[in-house]
Amino acid sequence: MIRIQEVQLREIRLPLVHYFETSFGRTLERKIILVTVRTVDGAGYGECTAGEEPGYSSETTETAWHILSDFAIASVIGKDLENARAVAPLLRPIRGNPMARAAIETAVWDLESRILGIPLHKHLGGVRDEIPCGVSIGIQDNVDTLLRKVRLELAAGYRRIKIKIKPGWEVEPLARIRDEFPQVPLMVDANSAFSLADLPLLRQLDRFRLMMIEQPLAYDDIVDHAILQKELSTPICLDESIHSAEDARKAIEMGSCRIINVKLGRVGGFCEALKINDYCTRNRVPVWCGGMLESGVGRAHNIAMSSLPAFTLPGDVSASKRYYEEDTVRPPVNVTPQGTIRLPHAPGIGYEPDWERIERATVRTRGFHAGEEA
Ligand code: OSB
Ligand code: MG
Repeated sequence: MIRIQEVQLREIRLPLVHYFETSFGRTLERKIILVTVRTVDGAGYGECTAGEEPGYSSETTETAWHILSDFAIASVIGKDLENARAVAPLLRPIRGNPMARAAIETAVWDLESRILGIPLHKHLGGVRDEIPCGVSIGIQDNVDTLLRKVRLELAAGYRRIKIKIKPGWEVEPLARIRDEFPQVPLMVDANSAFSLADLPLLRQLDRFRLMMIEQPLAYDDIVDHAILQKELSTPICLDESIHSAEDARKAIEMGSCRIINVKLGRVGGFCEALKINDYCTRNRVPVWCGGMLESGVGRAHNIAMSSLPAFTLPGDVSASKRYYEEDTVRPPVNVTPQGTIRLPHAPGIGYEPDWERIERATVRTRGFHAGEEA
């Protein structure tokens, strides 16, 4: 039984070592909400993956702070929870806002595995000792800069390269990468920058033998993606369009994609991620863990999820230092020269928040106590 006595929200600001550009915009500094849940037996930590602007999805750091403060925390604080699995059903009356819901849901999973004294990945049913890692490389000012980054990441050991694309930044960068690296596992992510009118251009991507093309069409679409998939030999992977195991089933049954990207924030937490894992394992759909430029706490949750059986492809889970000079956890997330991350052995997420670092980055906090909810 888990009874949450106290929840703390904290917003931190973390500058990125380099701006990250996608088809929907550029990020220089992250605004991240960290969640601490506390019972008499201990504490657990979660991270909200909402962005600074509503460019990836409708949520932002600000909307998530509102949903957490005014609705989500009140739904779980002071309640007698059978286990961490009981959190998601309590949050179900809140429509949408999955990143806000996931921030607290994932914190309770960390808490529960710490109380049990086992690593979170084991508690979830993970089957790996290490996970293969890929990198996501943002849109660059020119192709030479992109090629320099690709060389550095491959030299560091990463197992696959993903580049962000948008209209005007697709064929040329891919042709140059393929010239230099004919065999490297390579994929693209369009973040919804194209439409079916771009079919002639998207067909040209087939010649680069990509592992997949991620979310080429609208963020809320599975119909046009099914039409497109029939026209391409390259597998489509859906990211933005998938919010639940039901979405995954519909997209697979319609032929809208052949691969699924799972992000804890986008699907509302581990409970739904586990259902997607089960559906995809049963139906032999390859899955991988997406990233949202998380700091250490969120990164640690992603590492745990990546150990699940369906997660057979390298994810966008990479070293802390690719994004942050100083991460929010100790030790920072490190990648082996073989391009893998070893699953931690410590209880819970297996990484400890670096409170001194977090305190320096904090811009606001708010505490909630059982018995005081409205
Ligand atoms: O679509 O996968 C995406 C970053 C922000 C928003 C959306 C996406 C991304 C990434 C970064 O690709 C992945 C990472 O965290 O390394
Ligand atoms: Mg994506």
